[in-house]
Amino acid sequence: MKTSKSSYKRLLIVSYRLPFTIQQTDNGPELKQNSGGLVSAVLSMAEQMGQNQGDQSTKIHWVGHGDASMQQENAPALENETFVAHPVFMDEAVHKGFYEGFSNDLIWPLFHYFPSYASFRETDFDSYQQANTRFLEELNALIEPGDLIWIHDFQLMLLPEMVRQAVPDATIGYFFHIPFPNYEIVKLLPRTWRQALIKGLLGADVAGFHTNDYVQHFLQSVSEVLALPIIEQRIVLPDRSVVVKDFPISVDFNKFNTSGQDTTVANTRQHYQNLLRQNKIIFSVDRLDYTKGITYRLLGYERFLDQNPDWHDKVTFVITVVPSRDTIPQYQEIKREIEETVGRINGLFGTIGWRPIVYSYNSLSFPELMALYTACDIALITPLRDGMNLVCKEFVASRYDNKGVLILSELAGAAQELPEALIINPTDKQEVADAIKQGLLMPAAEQEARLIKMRNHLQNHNVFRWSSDFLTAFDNLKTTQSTLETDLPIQPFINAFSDAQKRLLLFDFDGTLAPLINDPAQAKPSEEIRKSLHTLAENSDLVVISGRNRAFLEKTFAGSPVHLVAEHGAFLKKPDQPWERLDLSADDWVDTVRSTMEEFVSRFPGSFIEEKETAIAWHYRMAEADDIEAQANDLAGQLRRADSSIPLTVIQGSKVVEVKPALHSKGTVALSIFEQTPYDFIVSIGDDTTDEDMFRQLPNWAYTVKVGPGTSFARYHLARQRDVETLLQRMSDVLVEA
Ligand code: GDG
Repeated sequence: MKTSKSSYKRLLIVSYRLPFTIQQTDNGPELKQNSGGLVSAVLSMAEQMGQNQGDQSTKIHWVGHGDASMQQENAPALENETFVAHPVFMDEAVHKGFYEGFSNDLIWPLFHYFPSYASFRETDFDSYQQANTRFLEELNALIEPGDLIWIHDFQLMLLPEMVRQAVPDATIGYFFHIPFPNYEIVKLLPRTWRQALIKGLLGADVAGFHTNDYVQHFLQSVSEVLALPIIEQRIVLPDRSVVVKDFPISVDFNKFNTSGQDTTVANTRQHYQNLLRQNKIIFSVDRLDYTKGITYRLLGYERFLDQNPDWHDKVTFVITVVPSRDTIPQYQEIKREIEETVGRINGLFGTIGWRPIVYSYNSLSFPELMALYTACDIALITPLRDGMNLVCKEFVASRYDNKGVLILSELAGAAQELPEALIINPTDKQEVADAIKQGLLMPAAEQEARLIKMRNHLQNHNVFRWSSDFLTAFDNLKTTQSTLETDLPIQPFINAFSDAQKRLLLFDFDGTLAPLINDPAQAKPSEEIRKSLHTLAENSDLVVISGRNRAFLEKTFAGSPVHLVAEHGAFLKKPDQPWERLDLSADDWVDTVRSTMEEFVSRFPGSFIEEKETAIAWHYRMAEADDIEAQANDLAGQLRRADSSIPLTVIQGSKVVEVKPALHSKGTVALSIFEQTPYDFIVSIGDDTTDEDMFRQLPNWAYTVKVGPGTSFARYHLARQRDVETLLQRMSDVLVEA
């Protein structure tokens, strides 16, 4: 069933690992995809996008690190009916620093709350940047209009922004498979690294995490590191926004639900049960990793055996550890620790006929894994930290018989979705021992009741739902971003500008020349805008016309031959001349307004008052109340109703309520400037309500341009602040060429 309105042409997936092997067949080498959950999810996503498998133009392209089997000689086999593999090759030393170093020896431990295992090496960060650039090069050569690019995981955090720079209009999704930790952890990264990583992720249109906790942590870091405004779960950038949302990954429920009855699985299950003499079976399987809590798990089992001698000889813990990263010393160390602990417990409790723990350091075939999922009485899944953990979901999905007990760590992302498991803290040996006992004694009816609830949940929230929800998030994004449209006829505009003899350019500052950010003091135009302004000001009368105070504008535009208008028309400064005060209104109204605003400051922490020479403003971008916009309306209403000696204007801008004398405005100053000189070209650009005064006062033939969505007196619109930069660049290029 198609649930999405998505109209993407092709799917380009990027992940560190390529899910393919090159297999030798009678027809020569062939590309085979593995049967993992991500591949299934991607296939179903392509189907939802309406793609026909086997259609050359809509094959799924997958970019990932290339191993030796994908070298040149096998290049013809890098494509099958459905997929095209694009291996990324890189210098071995760069790969080591990127993958073993920055990814596995820094981000992995740090983001799983093991800071003492983290190694901070500058050379690794360099390699990480270089490797992400290598991925970009490979990907960039592929991107076509209409593609949906989906980037995966912590090895590629810089890539979304790199793609955004290379192809500004690309549609980019990003999914983070490990926990996103709270800011206290992120803060351990050097400032430049954390800025680069967070900015890197913001290149995406949709950034997905497993749980809402990780979403909140990420937003907290965005706010701390980059001070960007966040509206609900949307990060507002100058020219677009990033949707941040939880998408809990899951498993192919039906595959696990039905495979338990396959003959091979049933035979293997029988075989294991016989080997273990029909003992109760506790089972776990994980990659070798310190995050998986394997040693604590063994100690919990030891406590259980110690306290429950009546269970000796009646239970066996089958623990499989899958080889992973074992060239890294920390992994060798935990392997040694696990094997020592297994040996010690077996030595302590075992008898000639009974091994309490059957340990293997190996991987299992799919039928073996299924046989153990369906043979066991307890699945003991106790990570110290896990982004999601698919093993526990696979166990639940496998239990078509509604039998068995899941013991699950509260520190796995999956714990939030599976509250009917016996939820434990993995470091609490007693809690683990008690849960094992409770699980072994749990009546069949209770096992069934718990499993039915969990299975219902996973049946509805399977891996196809995961990819489908992710895809749908782009539809929502399109709806909100498509309201922003540019209708300024660029070429006629540039021609008129170029042909003119006497030009007047009136530009607002915040939201027009500079992006809107949380801390107004930090707002500044980009280098490109600065350069363009300089060229334009040398050939035109260029006025920056702003609500900002004199000092700020003078500092921001120091050395630039522009005219400055401060405080909405209260002050004017021509190039190389002193400021003139245009507003001569009395200021006896300020005290009353200030005290009303002060009440709001004390009620809404994070908000503050800015006093200008002729105006006073309450800024609330950083205030935390849910109903802050309603509160701002309330304040504006109170201020409008208040008595005053002179007429006042109350301006509601972007996260600011400002009061100023009504006598002057951006409109009055614009009018007085243009009346002094016979201009034959005027353009005025602004994004805020105060710019409307300027649009209204200018003659009909002037180009008045509103930035961003919303109704306006302006004749034209530019979609985004970034478009101002492009427009000014084109205007200045014309002058340079002429
Ligand atoms: C990361 C995050 C997140 C394991 N051993 C064998 C085997 N497996 C399969 C399991 C399962 C997968 O590997 C392991 O997935 P997990 O989710 O449990 O853990 P990570 O590998 O650490 O994965 C994690 C995940 O990404 C997805 O976003 O859930 O939190 O750390 O599918 O079945 N499969 C077979 N033999 C084995 O020996 N056949």
